[in-house]
This record gives sequence, C-alpha cells and structure tokens, in this order.
Amino acid sequence: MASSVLGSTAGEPVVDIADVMQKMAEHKGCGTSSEGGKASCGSSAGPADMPPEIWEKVKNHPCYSEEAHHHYARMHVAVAPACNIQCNYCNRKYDCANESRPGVVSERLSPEQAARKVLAVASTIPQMTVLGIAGPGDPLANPRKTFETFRLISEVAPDIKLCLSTNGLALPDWVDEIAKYKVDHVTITINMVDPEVGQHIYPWVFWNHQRVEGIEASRILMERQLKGLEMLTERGILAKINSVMIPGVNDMHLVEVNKAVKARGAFLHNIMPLISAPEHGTVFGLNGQRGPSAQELKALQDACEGDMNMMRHCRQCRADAVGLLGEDRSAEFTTDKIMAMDVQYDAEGRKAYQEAVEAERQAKVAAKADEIAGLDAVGEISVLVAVATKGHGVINEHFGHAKEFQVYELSAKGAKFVGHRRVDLYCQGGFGEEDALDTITRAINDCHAVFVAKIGGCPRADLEKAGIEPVDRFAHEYIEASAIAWFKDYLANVASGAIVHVERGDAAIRQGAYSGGALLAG
Ligand code: CLF
Ligand code: SF4
Repeated sequence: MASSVLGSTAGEPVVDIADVMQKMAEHKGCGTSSEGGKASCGSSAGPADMPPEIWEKVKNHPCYSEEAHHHYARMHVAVAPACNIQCNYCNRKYDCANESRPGVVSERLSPEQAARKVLAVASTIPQMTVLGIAGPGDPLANPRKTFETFRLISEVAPDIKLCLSTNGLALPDWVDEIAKYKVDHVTITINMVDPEVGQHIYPWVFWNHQRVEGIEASRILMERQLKGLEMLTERGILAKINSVMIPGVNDMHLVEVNKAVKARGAFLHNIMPLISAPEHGTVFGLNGQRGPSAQELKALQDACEGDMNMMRHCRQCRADAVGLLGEDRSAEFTTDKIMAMDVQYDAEGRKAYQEAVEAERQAKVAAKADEIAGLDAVGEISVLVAVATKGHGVINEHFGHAKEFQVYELSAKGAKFVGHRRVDLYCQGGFGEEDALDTITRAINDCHAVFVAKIGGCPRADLEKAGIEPVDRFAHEYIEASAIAWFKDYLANVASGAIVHVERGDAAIRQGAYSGGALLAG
C-alpha cells in the first residue's frame, strides 16, 4: 500500500497511511494485555498496550478509554439541530439517539455561545478534556455551525480534544475538514451493513437534494458510512462505531457489522441498547419494539469481543451533557449562568490538576495489580458485582444516592468493567422509596453483591432477601482491588462449603426517560 501524507501541514508529524492501517488492523481496541483479558477498551490499558501516538489520543478521552472515564469528563455543545436522515428510534423532539439519551436539550447554542460555554466548563471542571458535538441532530448536516465551533474552541482552548458523532451520510464530504480542525475522534452510528436490515430502521434519507425512501435509502446510507470510515482510517483519525441493538431487527446482524467495521480499521465498537418507550413518540416506541435485557446486551458484546474490543461504559448522553459520563452537570452551565460567570481559562492550572489525576489513576492500577495475585487458581467461577461510585475509581457513593451502578465481572482474569445500570434514586427527601428499591433490585438482579460507601438497614435486608450481598467494608477504597479482595473471600467460602455458588438471573435495562438530569423537563 502506498504511503501518503493527508491532513498534515508543514512542521507537523507526518501520518504514514500504511503504518496506521497496519496498526489499526493489528489493534483489538485497547487494553488487550490487561489482566482482565480483553477488557472494554482501555480497561487498565497504559502506554505499553498500544502505539504511543494512539495512547496520546485515548489516554484522557472518557469514551475511548474505559479506565479514563472514571477520571476525565467530556462536554457536548448543542449547536447542530438539523438531521439528514430519519431513524425509527428518534423523535425530532428528542436528542439524537446516536449519542443522546431521550430528553430534550435545554438550549441550542450559536458557535460563539458554545465557545464561551466550553471555557466556562473548562475553568470549573479541570478534568474536562473533551468537547464533543453530538446533536441534537447530525453535526455534519449542520457543517457551518459545527466547524465554526471547532475553529473557535481550537483557538481559545487548544488543549481540549475535539470529538464528533455522526450518522455518516455526509461524512465522506467532510473528512478533510475534520482532519483540518484536528478532530481526532469521530463516532459513526452504524446499525447495519445490509439494506434489507436497514429498511426496518431507516424510513428515509435526504440525499442529493431529495428524499430517498425504502431499501435504497439504507443502501446509500450504508455505502456512505463505510466509505467515511475508510477515509477516517486512512487519515489516522480514530473512529468509534456506535450500534443500537434492536432485538428482532438487527441484534443477530450486529456481529456482521462488527466484522465489517473492524476490517475497515474502526478503533472501538459500542453496542448500545435500544431505549424505547411509548412516551418517547418514536416509531419503535409506539409500535412496542422492546429493547434488550442486560444479559442479552452483554451476550452480544461478548460475542463481538472475539473480533474487536467493545465499549461498555457508554451512557447514551444528551447532546448538551457536561461532566463525568455517569453524571450530568449541564444545569450548572445554562447560557444565563455562563454569561454571568467570571471565566478565567487557566491552562497551567488545568495541566497541574490533570497531573494529579494521573497520579491517582496510577495508584488505582497498582492497587489492582497487587490484589490480583493468586486469582489464577480460581477455576471457572465468575460473578457480577454492582458498585456505587461518584468517580475517581473509588467506592464513594451511598446506596440511597446512586443514580447508576457500575457492573464488574470477577473471574480468574481479575475485575473487568462490563457495564452500568441506571436506577431510580432510593433515597427521596431522607426516606427510602420502596418502589425505587424494586427497580434497583431488577437492574442489578444478575449481580451477587453491591458495593457501597454506606447503606441503611431496610435496603440492606431487602437486598439480602433478593440474594444480593450489600458490601460496605470497602468504603472509599479502589473499586477493582476491593472487588477482587471480596471475590477471593467469596471463593474461599465456596471452597470451604460455607456458601454454595449459584448463578444469578437476568437484569432489566431502564427503559423510561432518564429522570436524574435537571434539564430533562419539558
Ligand atoms: Fe461525546 Fe461521543 Fe465524543 Fe464521547 S459521548 S461525541 S465519543 S465525547 Fe461517549 Fe456519551 Fe456514549 Fe457518546 S458516553 S453517548 S460514546
Ligand atoms: Fe435522530 Fe440522530 Fe437518527 Fe438523525 S441520526 S434521525 S437526529 S437519531
């Protein structure tokens, strides 16, 4: 294959296409040498797991590195309202399901407002390292606003990584512009590589100034998506593929999608559950199309992992999300508030803070490595555990305050992050909410234990009755090291006959509109 220089300007590193394609082809996501086996991308990956130039791009991107998502935040600016296709899981009233959970964005921003917002957030949240444009429509159906936003931000805050999510229809037309603005991370939502499947997902696309319907719409979309992916790979731009798992429509087919995108150099594959409820007003919501269960989703992700590592920590964010992936701080940064803020962009202060985050991160990795010794003799037993955390890789959330639980799989290979479960808040105004406890139990029903910083007597008793052990003895300690320590005790108890190991059942993925974010009303 001939080498060429694309997307580089004088004085900048030259991208060797042959070299990049080779590395992409060899690469299985990242973190492949982690003790957790093929971890969700970057689970405990470090510079030794991948080429240095790729590590530089992913090390503090919370979506491209599972391990980084405990420590680094992202933000989205909602500058892109229009879309050029129709998905059956989307209602124009709601955020783009490519990157957004159902819910209206509070405000649409001009590029200038967006740039001010980025500075305001970067000044307040020094671990915010990535700015993404992800809707509420398609960023490349709004190219002027999208690239003007990137231009402004790259001028005022050059340390912030730029990220983009698209349905891919217009992607081939804009890849050079993407390279020009050094947008190093691009997500394409690819739900099919067969128009026969696609016709059940996409009723139409707007292409060459006209609306195209039926199977032809999906054929055009598929060809443009795959061409766009190849063009990104050729330029050394990291491409992540999002796929929405729609049981009975594309669930079996997503293994083929996985192979097709891997072959074209995709860096990471993120299979997300369809979130579909009648109140969303989508075609799928109204016709009763269900989403997958937690175990159906995990089984598909596991099946695809043989070909490529999988992202499992996606939160299906809003198009105006701000903060760590599991939190939403967008209400702190409305236009009114940021206009009133005294914004001081302190690049040095941000750098110092991020150096401290790196030290914390390395301490966590070291603690896990210490604890993992001796696990290789455990045999075939593996269990899931749920963890209440506010971030930093630590068990630091009370059971009653958790809006989600992170789920880890414990086995002879160690602790591996395999997903998260959104839940209703148990603690409401100082009282436990019994209905919420039911939804929590259903959401983590496949887990043997739940790790929390603190838990009250009532939920403790109810969880034990449901066969889920509440564990609070590791409060404020590192998640993975604590989970492995607990697992060793569990295995010792099984070996001694003190307890009998039993398989747990399936668990439910929350289907209703998320209620934790203050901006979702209306
Ligand atoms: Fe945003 Fe997407 Fe960039 Fe991340 S989100 S544009 S890659 S900065 Fe991340 Fe959110 Fe999942 Fe997207 S958790 S929905 S994968
Ligand atoms: Fe909706 Fe996004 Fe699909 Fe467009 S690409 S129809 S905004 S989900």
